[in-house]
Amino acid sequence: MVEFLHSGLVEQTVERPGLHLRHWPAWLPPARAAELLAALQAEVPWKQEAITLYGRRHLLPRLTCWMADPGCGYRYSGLANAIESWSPAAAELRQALHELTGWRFNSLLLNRYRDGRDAMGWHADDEPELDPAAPIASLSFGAPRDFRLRPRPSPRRPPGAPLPEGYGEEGIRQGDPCAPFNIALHNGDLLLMEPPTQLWWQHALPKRLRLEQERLNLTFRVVRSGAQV
Ligand SMILES: O=C(O)CCC(=O)C(=O)O
Repeated sequence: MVEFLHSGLVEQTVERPGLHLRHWPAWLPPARAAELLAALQAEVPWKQEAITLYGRRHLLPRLTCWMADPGCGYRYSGLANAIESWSPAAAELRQALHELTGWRFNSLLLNRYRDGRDAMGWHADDEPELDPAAPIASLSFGAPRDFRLRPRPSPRRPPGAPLPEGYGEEGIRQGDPCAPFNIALHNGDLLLMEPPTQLWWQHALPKRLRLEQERLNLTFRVVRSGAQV
């Protein structure tokens, strides 16, 4: 892990074979994060979606919303998300992330974990409509939660692409570069998942059954122009 100052903040870089993360703890000062949390709770049209797996309908264990520019649809687990327009708080954060990263994020998945029973299972954000050259920018609000990462059990390797050096050779013993690991994400933290992380690693937000407080997570993404859902 490398640390250096960025605009008065500490940036922590996490490197593993095939994984590159940039983490700014408290990227938003606590008072601003609290204001944005309240604004997002109030202004986002939150929904509890259902997905169908093997013919059975399951409610997602969280509330969600998909905000995007017109034409930037997104589908996961068979669910085609309705596009909502940018709320004022989300638009402000998108602009700040554009200034930091240079990327024009055209879409945003918002997740609202009502308490520690709400969670997100293992997955990679590698749907075909997402631009694989763009980072995914994840902003957290509210209760701290563990964000867990592991190498993909069966990576979707692009034709002809070599394995990243050191990837998958050591198994998953602690201390190995490919052992699963956690990052605790706190109120106001920013995590940038840079390419090719989604190709080689999965992430999840495990349940924390004793946690009663709510958490919001916003992942800003770049949907390729002309993507069909
Ligand atoms: O809540 C989080 O930190 C994870 C969200 C996530 O995995 C996603 O939006 O793909």
